[in-house]
Amino acid sequence: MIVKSAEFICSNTQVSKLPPPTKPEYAFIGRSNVGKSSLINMLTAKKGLAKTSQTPGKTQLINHFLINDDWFLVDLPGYGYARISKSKKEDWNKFIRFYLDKRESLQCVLVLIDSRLEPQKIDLEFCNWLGEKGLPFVIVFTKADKQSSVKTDQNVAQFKKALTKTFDEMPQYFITSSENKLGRDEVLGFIDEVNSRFEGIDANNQNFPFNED
Ligand SMILES: Nc1nc2c(ncn2[C@@H]2O[C@H](COP(=O)(O)OP(=O)(O)OP(=O)(O)O)[C@@H](O)[C@H]2O)c(=O)[nH]1
Ligand SMILES: [Mg+2]
Repeated sequence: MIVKSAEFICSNTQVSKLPPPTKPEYAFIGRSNVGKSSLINMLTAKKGLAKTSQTPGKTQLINHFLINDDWFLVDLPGYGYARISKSKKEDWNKFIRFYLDKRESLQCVLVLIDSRLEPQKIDLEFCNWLGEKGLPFVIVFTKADKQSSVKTDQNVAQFKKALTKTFDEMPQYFITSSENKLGRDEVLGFIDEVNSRFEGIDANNQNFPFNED
């Protein structure tokens, strides 16, 4: 897929204020600092499109980016950021999980995993939650430029082993680097393929806008 245009549309804390769910949508999620915003910039080839930072907790809202006037990339706040209050964590949980569970135009969740780390409990639990909800997801291993491909492959194999304790098989996965564009064609190709199967959402059968309470 060629990315011809990528524009920021809106930031939200309220699911009821999101753009109408008429275009296919892909949400990027993962631990704080895993590289979600960087990956969005790498895929769209627009450096400052999504805000990135060395400090975890940069992205705080649901951010919609419209690509080729045709589909949405969604940048979400990271989970597992230790230095926020318990009540903020609960808020995060509530609103992100509500968004993921109810957003009818959401085609796939891209779960980002740091390729340098051994399987993390919080990531596995999050994947299990997606599985319980029946939400389609793929895994995107990030920051592969930071170590040898042998080390990356070891961590991928370990993650696969941990995930297949609860899943019959490992979901589709991608190994990426926002530094050297590794995995760009593969991730965009995957989205292109899912987009081609999108049949639209029946305008008469939408429960949008819906209520969060
Ligand atoms: N070397 C390298 N650094 C990366 C890569 N992806 C992200 N980073 C760095 O990791 C840090 C965090 O990146 P972000 O894209 O802001 O991470 P995020 O997941 O959006 O973080 P939050 O919004 O805080 O949840 C930044 O300093 C990035 O430059 C990568 O592929 N390779
Ligand atoms: Mg971010």
